[in-house]
Amino acid sequence: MERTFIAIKPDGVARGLVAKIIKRFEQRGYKLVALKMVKPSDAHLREHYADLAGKGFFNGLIEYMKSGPIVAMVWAGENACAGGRMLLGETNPQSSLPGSIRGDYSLTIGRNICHGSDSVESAEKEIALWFGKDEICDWELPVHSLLYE
Ligand code: RTP
Repeated sequence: MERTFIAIKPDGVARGLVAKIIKRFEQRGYKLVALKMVKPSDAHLREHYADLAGKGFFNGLIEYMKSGPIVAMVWAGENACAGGRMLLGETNPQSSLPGSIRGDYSLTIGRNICHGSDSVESAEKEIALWFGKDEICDWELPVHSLLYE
């Protein structure tokens, strides 16, 4: 099953949106296989966002991500990366439709409350960066046969 790395950023945690965001992934049918609350180091965040290092907003992004704890998760399911990003909405909340997490709970790109892997390849890299192998829980979703043919 495909896996995706989903993070609730410091603003999402501080605004009390953790349970609401988790609920949407559970309701859709994805399986939670890892979850922890972390305050990552500067170096960790710079590695996570390495492809954005040249951008004008990069330092602000790192400071924002360091401003409080983050809830880091791995969710598994069919097409979890693209489907997870659909649940989150567009990177810029102004382009996110109501019904998506960002479209319902956020207003601006620099405070967009959540992160989701943009491809299977980035998901596997991000999962390896944020979680040790012993932190991933391999379990059977009891409703599996009700979700998949
Ligand atoms: P994310 O990694 O957080 O899921 O976001 P993304 O793939 O949808 O978008 P990406 O382009 O990788 O940007 C990462 C995060 O950087 C912040 N950002 N700020 N001020 C700006 O113009 C700007 N552009 C991007 C956002 O927090 C975005 O989620």
